[in-house]
Amino acid sequence: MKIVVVLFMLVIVARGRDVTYDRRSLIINGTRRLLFSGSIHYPRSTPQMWANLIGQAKKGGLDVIQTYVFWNIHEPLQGKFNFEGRYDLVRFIKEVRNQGLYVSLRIGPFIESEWKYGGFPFWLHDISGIVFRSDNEPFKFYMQKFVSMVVNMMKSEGLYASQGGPIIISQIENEYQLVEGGFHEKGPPYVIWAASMAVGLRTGVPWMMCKQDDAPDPVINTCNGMSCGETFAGPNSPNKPAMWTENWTSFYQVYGGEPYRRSAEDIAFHVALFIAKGGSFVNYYMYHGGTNLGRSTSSYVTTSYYDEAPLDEYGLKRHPKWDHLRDLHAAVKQSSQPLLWGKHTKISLGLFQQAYIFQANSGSCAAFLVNNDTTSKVTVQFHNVAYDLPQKSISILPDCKNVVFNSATVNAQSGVRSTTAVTYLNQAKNWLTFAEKVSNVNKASFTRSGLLDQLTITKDTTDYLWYTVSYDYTSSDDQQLLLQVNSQAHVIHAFVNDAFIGTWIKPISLLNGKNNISLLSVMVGSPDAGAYLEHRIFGLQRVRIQGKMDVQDLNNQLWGYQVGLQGEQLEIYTEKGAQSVEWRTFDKFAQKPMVWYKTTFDAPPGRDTVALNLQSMGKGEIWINGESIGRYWVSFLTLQNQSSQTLYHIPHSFLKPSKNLLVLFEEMNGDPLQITLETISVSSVCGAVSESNMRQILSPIRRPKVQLYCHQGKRISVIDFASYGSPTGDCPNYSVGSCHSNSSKTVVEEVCLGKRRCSISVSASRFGGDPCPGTSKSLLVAASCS
Ligand SMILES: *[C@@H]1O[C@H](CO)[C@@H](O)[C@H](O)[C@H]1NC(C)=O
Ligand SMILES: *[C@@H]1O[C@H](CO)[C@@H](O)[C@H](O)[C@H]1NC(C)=O
Ligand SMILES: *[C@@H]1O[C@H](CO)[C@@H](O)[C@H](O)[C@H]1NC(C)=O
Ligand SMILES: *[C@@H]1O[C@H](CO)[C@@H](O)[C@H](O)[C@H]1NC(C)=O
Ligand SMILES: *[C@@H]1O[C@H](CO)[C@@H](O)[C@H](O)[C@H]1NC(C)=O
Ligand SMILES: *[C@@H]1O[C@H](CO)[C@@H](O)[C@H](O)[C@H]1NC(C)=O
Ligand SMILES: CC(=O)N[C@H]1CO[C@H](CO)[C@@H](O)[C@@H]1O
Repeated sequence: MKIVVVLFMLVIVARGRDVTYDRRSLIINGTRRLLFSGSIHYPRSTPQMWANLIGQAKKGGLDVIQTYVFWNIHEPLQGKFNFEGRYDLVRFIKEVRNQGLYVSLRIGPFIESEWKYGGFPFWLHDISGIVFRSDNEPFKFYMQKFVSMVVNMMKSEGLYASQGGPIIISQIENEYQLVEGGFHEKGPPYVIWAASMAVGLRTGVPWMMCKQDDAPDPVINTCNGMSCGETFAGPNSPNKPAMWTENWTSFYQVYGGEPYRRSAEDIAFHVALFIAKGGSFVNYYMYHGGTNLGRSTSSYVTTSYYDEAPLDEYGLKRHPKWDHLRDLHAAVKQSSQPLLWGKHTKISLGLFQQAYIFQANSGSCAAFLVNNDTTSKVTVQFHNVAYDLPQKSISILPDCKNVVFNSATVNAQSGVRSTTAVTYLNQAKNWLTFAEKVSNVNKASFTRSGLLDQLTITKDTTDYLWYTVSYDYTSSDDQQLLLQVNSQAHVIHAFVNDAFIGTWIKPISLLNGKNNISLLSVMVGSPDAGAYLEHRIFGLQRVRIQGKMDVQDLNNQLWGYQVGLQGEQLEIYTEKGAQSVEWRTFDKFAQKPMVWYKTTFDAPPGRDTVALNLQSMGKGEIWINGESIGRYWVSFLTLQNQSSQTLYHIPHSFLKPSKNLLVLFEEMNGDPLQITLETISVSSVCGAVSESNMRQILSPIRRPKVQLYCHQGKRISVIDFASYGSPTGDCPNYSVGSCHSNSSKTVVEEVCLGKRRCSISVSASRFGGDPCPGTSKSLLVAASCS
């Protein structure tokens, strides 16, 4: 009896700090909360960058940082763990806590995330009888083991909110519904098992399953996408809140693909709509994408990840996206009281216009006026007041009277990111080269009859696998031969008798007698999605030699295998490893594929972001002082006639002041002499406010004002343009219109020059009188920061 009483008391104590939820929102410390969250993945930046990224997220109005947990970096070999450096999950979470934000921890452990093998360590592939993500005992055993380990690690550091820490919610599985059908009767029981396994770990905070309409109670089903305000059917039980776990701010990019630019206005519209419809948690995927350092991506995904997010690849604010969303968050937060406790109603204001109203008993009231007409602006009547609503926009009225924000009216500053070449690595005498040796069947590490699956052999420890064979050829005439390769790899480089033949299918000529055929099968990342990932096959599928008369199938020959490049095995990209091979001087006229290049460079002074411009290169991997800054594939530019990534980020912490070792492996024919070291910064900033745009924003707290600020300790050094009147153009290319106040530049210079930030109110008196009475005017300013 006594024991029961004690347990009962313990439960009460624990409950007081537990995070719970109701229909309206998550409940933290006993109170409902409206939460803005942003994804920042710890391995996609460096620990030295984390504090700044999290700080910028906080200034941008976020309450929560969301991250996945990346199983394969933490347990690369079974039972061998790594939580150091960029993989220091606990340090990352503590950094978030130190800045007073919460954490949403998506443990998965399947994460997809354009991350190699979807986050699964490759050794899982070799567990006998395993079927990933299904009602399969071996898989469930290892999944439970890893998830429990992560949960216990968080508990032992006191990181759950129930313990006073920052983690307010965790995720189990990830977008499972997309593949569930593929597992037939093994799918649904797995969902139930995963939910109950997770809940059984007693974290004191809720669990969620994104894109899983039937998430079992008490796990919350959440929405992922670009427009959850329109697409989400809602929580699957009356007691769960509406949460949006992935509102895509952009989209990941593949080599040769165009960056997906999603406008600040479009994101703001959909977030405001989701809140208007009763949502209380929105996560931006990504808020900061970062860099896919090393060999970490899924197939074909570029090294740069979500550069178009509110914080760009390097952690610089992307204007006006970052600023406009900050203004949105502030407007929504101003409406918190009625949003969380008010009665929710919707009224029609016109054919494509609605008002979502939140009226609390206390008398507080907030409204969202929606204009879903994509072609024209309208004036609507709401509570007997006329409101201008620009096309496809939502106005937020935290008091049901004054508009403090309109999703389509960007008052925030815009800016232009620019790059400056600071070092030209164009001196041949400063480069050394080492030619990768072409493998052949006699030098192979092992031989087998037939073609084997690439990942089964490499264990995904390298992107490179040599398939080699000796082919006995007798010819009567000099007929044209064609080497035909069917492959599930991403690229094949073919060699005959050590000579490079080409990439993919090529005509070849053979000697009479034995010939060495060597095929380097190359992956660019590994798969990260789909059912039965463990059954996916890569590498060579079929090799044939086609002559005029016949086709010789080489599949059943004795094949030699060599895992990885010689340079990789010797780690010649490190100071120490570089000494184990004989480097040669650079000879511009003896250029060929499959060459390692080495040089050193001094770091540019200052705090600006540093990147390598690899415009002249083909495809390969780059290391700075032994750290891989990623795979590159610039030559997609020429293959596909489309833009491919050319700038490769070097995190500051990888650099020393001088003599930085740069090593790169080039698979194609790139020219390293044209590589430049560049700095990247937001060098010009612009402000544009028009009186007519401001008319629907009535609140006194939002007087028309142009506000400008520089990044990274820079100051406004030049006012490149200023016009109060009817100027036109896009930042920073503005021009004066027919109406112009000739004091514009002087006024702005007086206020802004030499300052880190400045603001100029937009009124005729400020500019010495009205240059064109009766017309609506704008103030446009472009300034340089240095
Ligand atoms: C809950 O409130 C207490 C006391 O104000 C505070 O110390 C704690 O950090 C809060 N917990 C969370 C998860 O916000
Ligand atoms: C806006 O209109 C589009 C096209 O008719 C429709 O698909 C969408 O659901 C509408 N959104 C709202 C918020 O009414
Ligand atoms: C094939 O490779 C072997 C071993 O490296 C070498 O002895 C032989 O000369 C090569 N054959 C040709 C035709 O190059
Ligand atoms: C490739 O680029 C050229 C020049 O810009 C253009 O004329 C051509 O249409 C492009 N081809 C494709 C397939 O996009
Ligand atoms: C501004 O104009 C310059 C010169 O015409 C051009 O190179 C640059 O791309 C323009 N910038 C933008 C953002 O349009
Ligand atoms: C600006 O315009 C006013 C009126 O046209 C004129 O008196 C004044 O001299 C001008 N100032 C400058 C700096 O051009
Ligand atoms: C789930 C979801 O909302 N997906 C949408 C993501 O955004 C793209 C582009 O706007 C839509 O095509 C998808 O339907």
